[in-house]
Amino acid sequence: MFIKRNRSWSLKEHQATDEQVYLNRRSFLRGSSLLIGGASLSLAGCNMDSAASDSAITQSASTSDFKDPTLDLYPAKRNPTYIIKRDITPEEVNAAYNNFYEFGSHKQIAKAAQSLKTRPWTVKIDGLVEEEMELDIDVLVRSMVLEERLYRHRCVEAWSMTIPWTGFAFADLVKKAKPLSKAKYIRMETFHDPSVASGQKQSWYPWPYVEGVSIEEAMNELAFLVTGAYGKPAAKQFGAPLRLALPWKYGFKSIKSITRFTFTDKRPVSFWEQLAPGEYGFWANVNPEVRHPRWSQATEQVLGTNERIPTQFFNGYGEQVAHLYKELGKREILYR
Ligand SMILES: Nc1nc2c(c(=O)[nH]1)N[C@H]1C(S)=C(S)[C@@H](COP(=O)(O)O)O[C@H]1N2
Ligand SMILES: [Mo]
Repeated sequence: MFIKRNRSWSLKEHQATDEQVYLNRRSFLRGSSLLIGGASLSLAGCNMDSAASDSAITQSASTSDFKDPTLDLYPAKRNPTYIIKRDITPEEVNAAYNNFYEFGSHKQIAKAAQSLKTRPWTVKIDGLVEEEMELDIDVLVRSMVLEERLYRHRCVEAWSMTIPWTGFAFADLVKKAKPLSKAKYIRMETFHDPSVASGQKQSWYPWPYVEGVSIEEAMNELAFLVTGAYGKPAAKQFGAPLRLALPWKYGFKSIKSITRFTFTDKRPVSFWEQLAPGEYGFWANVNPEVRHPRWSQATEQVLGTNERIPTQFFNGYGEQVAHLYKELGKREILYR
């Protein structure tokens, strides 16, 4: 196990104090508020330049004796509607710089994530649906048409990448689920297995990781369920065997290694929203004009380059999604 403390520790004192005050109030932890503050604070920091240079981690991303049963479906045909005028982030940069708190609250989780067993893997669909189901991942994936899309990916920590995802439209899963008309939201859940994911032994986090979307959002053409990246089945650190990509929202909405979709009439409270509701709201649409309480969202560091560029509304996807949020105010677009 390597524990790298990143430069979030050089955050200004008042920022650190704010975090601790907040966490004490919520009393997530008996005893070690410093630790919680640290775990949560590390979301603020970006350890950009050391990420790509850890060759051991990069290698473990691509070498594995496991043969994915869906290998023959790759590479899938690229959908020309979703291309972007930006260089694709090199795979080795992406594969060595990830947020996946189940495997550690820092970016170099690739190696630890290799212990996740992605087969057998069952996806449960339950709640307000005509009929609840449990689907084997390979049956599910083979029932869908896979395609490749180039998507931007923007973390609330103000870094971004461009990724060739492979997957299928979330709308197709919703159609398969046949939701009842009362269903308004979909709550998604990641696996929970502390014996494999040591981060889940950290009891101050509200495991399992949970995210939610409205059904309209899930039906939007951009909402994409990812099974692969870079022309092959997704590496474990990317959230194999099934993760979400919502390119107009901050990255934390794009939940990894999903095991369950629950259709509900109640708005789900996400993992990060439970921890810090003032910082991570339900809608979480990319918005350069609304600061995260602890840092600006105006610009973003493009990983794998030295560029820092202006952030776009809805991460550049306003044309496809802005109509979903007409009722919301500017601040609410981000937080509530
Ligand atoms: N289960 C789970 N999903 C998760 C996370 C996580 O910690 N656990 N981190 C989120 C965050 S904060 C981001 S930015 C993206 C990171 O995806 P990437 O590592 O593929 O860039 O995954 C999101 N999905
Ligand atoms: Mo993130």
